[in-house]
Amino acid sequence: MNEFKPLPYGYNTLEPFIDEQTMKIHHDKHHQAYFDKFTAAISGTELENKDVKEILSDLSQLPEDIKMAVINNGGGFYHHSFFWEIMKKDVPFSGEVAEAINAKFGSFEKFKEDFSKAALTVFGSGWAWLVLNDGELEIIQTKNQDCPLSISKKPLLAIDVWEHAYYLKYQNKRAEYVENFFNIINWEKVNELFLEAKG
Ligand code: MN3
Repeated sequence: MNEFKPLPYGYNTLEPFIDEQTMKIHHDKHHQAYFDKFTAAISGTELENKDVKEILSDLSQLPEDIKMAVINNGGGFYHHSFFWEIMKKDVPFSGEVAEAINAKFGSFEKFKEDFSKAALTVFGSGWAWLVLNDGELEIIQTKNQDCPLSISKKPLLAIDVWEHAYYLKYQNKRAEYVENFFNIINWEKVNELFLEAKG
């Protein structure tokens, strides 16, 4: 049921903002490893045929002996599948989600500032997110591969700020990576997720 899919575009499609080698290692090595470890952890348990999103949405059901493996590797598996989908070049900021962002944050520029700040201030490894929380847009950070679904928040947009996501091209310059990320947000997909999440 849970499936490790090929990257939905070429490894070099997001150049020059994210380089081919980073995409190749990120998808083929890191993402694959999360998937393999996640499926190994749930193999032979009653979770085996459950969707990863469903599993991450209720951590209380997890047996203690596989709990951390599922949080870390199930999270890593789901987050990267999500991350590939919300990136695409040349998609304008538009749709209902754009209106909602303008209404919530005041302007696109203010949203960009707040989201960037969240991405830059994750200490160590983690993610910054735009989520829908009880119908309200919210910017949050998560550590490691902790998932917004586990705290009942619906992911709309994410940036991976683990060093493996940018170090080959940007080295320690996370700010430059974050700035460039705004060139590759797939607002069509984010809008689709927004409409789905608000129901
Ligand atoms: Mn990553």
